[in-house]
Formats: sequence, structure tokens, C-alpha cells
Amino acid sequence: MATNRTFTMVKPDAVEKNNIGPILSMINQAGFKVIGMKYTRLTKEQAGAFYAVHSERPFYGELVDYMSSGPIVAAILEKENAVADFRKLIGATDPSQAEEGTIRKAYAESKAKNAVHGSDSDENAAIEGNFFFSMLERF
Ligand code: IDP
Ligand code: MG
Repeated sequence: MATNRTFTMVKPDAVEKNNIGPILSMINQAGFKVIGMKYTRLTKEQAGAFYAVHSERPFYGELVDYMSSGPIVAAILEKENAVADFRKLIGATDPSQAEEGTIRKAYAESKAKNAVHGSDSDENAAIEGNFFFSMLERF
């Protein structure tokens, strides 16, 4: 059953370029409600654990270094059909393939440094939200 929730991060490249505000604005304008939010920085170990599913991929080391390179904004978002609608809003992993009007088209600089994360399933949305947020941090 769909949970109507997804998980996102504004990644270090977008934070560094002062794009937190514009990205959150696009997220709100698309109808997503913030359930939990925090500004934090992952250690290498935490980034490695978060992306453990990609540990066999050739870009894993680069991904872990990048995601621990600076602060991020993590958030749980709510909307009907949240996971699929949010993946549509962020656009393709590679910004050169991302559609006009998507967050990655507007703010990603490369396939690696692509501005935002979005969960790919309801199951992963729950796992990823639980990675960052306790029950006392959800509203
Ligand atoms: P997604 O974020 O669109 O779901 P995934 O395939 O799940 O894309 O990859 C996770 C993250 O790993 C991407 O968002 C990006 O930051 C990074 N990544 C994916 N493919 C590459 C690559 O070919 N080179 C470098 N980094 C990559
Ligand atoms: Mg993914």
C-alpha cells in the first residue's frame, strides 16, 4: 500500500550554491508538505551506510565522498502518490537527460552532483526517513 510519503535530501552541491531556498520552494509549490526536516552533515561512514545498496557500483566511493563533503538538508515529505510524483519533480539522474521544469534540470551540475535525492519506492522512503528521523521529529 502506498504510504503517501517520500524522503529527500538537498545534496551538498546545491547547499554550497545557496539553492536550498529555491529547491524547497519548488517542492512546496508542487504540493508536498514537510513532515520532518533537518540540516546536518553525514560522516563518510553514515553516507556509506545510507547508500549501501550501491556498494557494488563503480561510483560508490565517489558518491560517499561527495555526500559527506558538506551539509545537506534531509526531509520527509507528504503528498498523494508522493514517491512517483517526487521522482517526476526531480527529473532524471543525469541533468542532461532531465526534463524542463524539474529540479535537476534547474539546479544539478552533473550526474554525480545532481542537487537532490528522492526515494525510489515506498519501502525505501520508509527506510531512508527512519535513517534520519525519530518519531519525535515528525509533524
Ligand atoms: P537517483 O538518485 O536518480 O535515484 P541512483 O542510480 O540511485 O540515482 O544513484 C544514486 C546517486 O549516485 C545519484 O543521485 C548520483 O548522485 C550518484 N550517481 C549515479 N550514477 C552515477 C555515475 O554514473 N557517476 C557518478 N555518480 C553517480
Ligand atoms: Mg536512487
